[in-house]
This record gives sequence, structure tokens and C-alpha cells, in this order.
Amino acid sequence: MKPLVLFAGGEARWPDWQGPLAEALAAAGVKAEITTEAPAGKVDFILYAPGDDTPGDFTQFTRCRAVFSLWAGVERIVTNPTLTQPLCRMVDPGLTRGMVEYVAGHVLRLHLGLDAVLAAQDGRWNPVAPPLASERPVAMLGLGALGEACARALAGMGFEVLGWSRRPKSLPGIACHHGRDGLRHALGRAQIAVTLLPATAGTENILDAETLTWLPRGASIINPGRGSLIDDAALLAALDSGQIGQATLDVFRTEPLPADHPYWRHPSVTVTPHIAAETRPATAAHVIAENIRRSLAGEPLLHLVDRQAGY
Ligand code: NDP
Ligand code: OXD
Repeated sequence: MKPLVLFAGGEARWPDWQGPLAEALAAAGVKAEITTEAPAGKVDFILYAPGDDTPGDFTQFTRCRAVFSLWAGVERIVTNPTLTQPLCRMVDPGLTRGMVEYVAGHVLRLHLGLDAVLAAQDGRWNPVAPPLASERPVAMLGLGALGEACARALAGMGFEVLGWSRRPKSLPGIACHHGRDGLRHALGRAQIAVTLLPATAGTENILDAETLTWLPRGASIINPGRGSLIDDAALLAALDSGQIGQATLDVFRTEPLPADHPYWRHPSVTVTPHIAAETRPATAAHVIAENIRRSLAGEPLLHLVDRQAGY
């Protein structure tokens, strides 16, 4: 009997995934059946995205060998007590590429002062050249699949990049830090801070009233990580006082961001609607197919979530 793969990534996404998954499974030499509906007891693998129409109780999936998240962030499933099967998060070349483009684009926008340039088309000639990237230190909080790729891309453009992660790390061309002192050091030098951390108990409000003061006055923040990384009241106060010059925010504690949220009307905030990067079926399907192949062959799974660490 062919293994049964349940696509529980939301009905709306199924048409985008059906073809790429079939193709990727065939390319990996895996003969499996993919479906959007099946009796729980017959399912071997679950492809999961958080949503109203996705499973909340995994106890009925008695023969399920692994759950593959279609999202990189797993905070909405990792603490589910009914999930006893191995959980893998999404590491997808297409998603990574999108995040690199988003982060590089907004870092360059802030670095070159493009908002002011666009607002100043008023006939006045003001020939002030922007500094070079090498004169603009950028802190990358989170040096995982996404943070590392962004850090490398920025370093490749000449930015001075200071990285920060939970465990010590060594990356060429990037000054890597960890621990509370490391955070203070990285923020203390950064004119732009990018947050690409997962939402866990350890990262909640990592940018708060205290750590925001560690940044040089007028520094900018780009948050494509998760809303919980930022103490919103502290950030709004820091923006009002000028301690923080600009915040570009893609993710929020409540999404969609409510229409009356102060971020929408703050002159120093740019809101983007959780579009920094998304999983691309054409590339991500191969990651899933490889993991299904591995599971069936008894090989170790890629991108396993550390349930203790929460990411
Ligand atoms: P990874 O799991 O690969 O990397 C997470 C990084 O955060 C690691 O470097 C890890 O450190 C670090 N980290 C975790 N906890 C702490 C801590 N307490 N203190 C310091 N560093 C910590 O995740 P990804 O790079 O793949 O993704 C990061 C996040 O980006 C996702 O969890 C998701 O929330 C968000 N995301 C947002 C998207 C969007 O469109 N806005 C799209 C995709 C993802 P270490 O290296 O030591 O483990
Ligand atoms: C993700 C996201 O976690 O899109 O993949 O936010």
C-alpha cells in the first residue's frame, strides 16, 4: 500500500501545491498518494499550515510518521500537547530568497534614505551623498536559515553585520554574538536592527524598553520575524521620543493588524502585511519529498524542530 500524505495546509492553498508535490515526490522516487481528506488512522504524513481548517488534535493520527510544517515559524503547533510525532519546520530556498530580498530591500531603503528622497521632489537641490554600506552597521538578531542568509547577503553588499543567536556561532565576515552581553554589544553598534528570531518564551519582547535604549539614538528596526519579539508600547514610546527613527514591521501580535492600531498612522512606521517571505511550492515541495523519502528509508529527517527550544 502506498503511503498516504494528507495535505492539511488549507483548502485555498491546495491548487498551488498539488502539481509541485506530485512532481517532487516522483523526482525523489517516492510512490505516495497525496490527498486533502482521509481517515486519520490511515495517514502516514501530514503537511501542516496553521489555519481554521487544519488539525488541532493529532492523537487520532495513530500511524502518522511525521508532520511537516509548510511554515518556517512553528509557534502555533510546537506547543500542541497532542502532537507526539516528529515535527519538521520549513526551510525552503524560495522562502529564503524572498526573505533576503525583503530584508536587503528595506535595509537599502533605510540606508539610502529613500523615504526622504521620494518625499523631497520639490525643486530644491540638496547634493548630500549617502554613506557607504561599510559605514552602516546592521544587527541581525537570529542567524538561522533566514537570518544567516540575510546576514551573508548584507555582508556581501559591504554592510558591517553584527549577528546574534542563542548559541555561539562563527560565520565568515559576520561578527557573531550570543547571550545578553552579546545582544547589548550588537545593538549598541547597530544603526539598523533586523529581527529574524522565532516566537518562543526566550525571544518574547526581546526588543523592549531596556534593549531599545541599547541602540544608538535614531536607529531603525526591521521586524520580519514575529510580532511577539517587540514590546509594542515600548517601541511606540521609543519612536515618539526619537530613540528609534524608523520601524518597518511585517508581523504583529494580532494579524491582520487592526485598522485602529497606532502603527498604521505613526509617521515613522512602515507596515507590510506579513509578506516578507512565503513558502514557494515549486521549491518547498522538493524539501518535503526528500523528508518523506528519508522517513520511509529510515534516515534522519531534515529541519527537525527542537520541541524543548520551541523552534
Ligand atoms: P531558524 O530556526 O533557522 O533560526 C532561528 C534563529 O534564532 C537561530 O539563529 C537561533 O539561534 C535564534 N534564536 C532562537 N531563540 C533565541 C534566543 N532565545 N536568543 C537568541 N537567539 C535565538 O529560523 P528561520 O531563520 O528559518 O526563521 C526565523 C523566523 O522568521 C521564523 O521562526 C518565523 O517566525 C519568521 N518568518 C517570517 C516570515 C515572514 O514572512 N514574515 C517568513 C518566514 C519566517 P541558534 O542558531 O543558536 O539556534
Ligand atoms: C512562516 C511565515 O513562518 O510565513 O513561514 O511567517
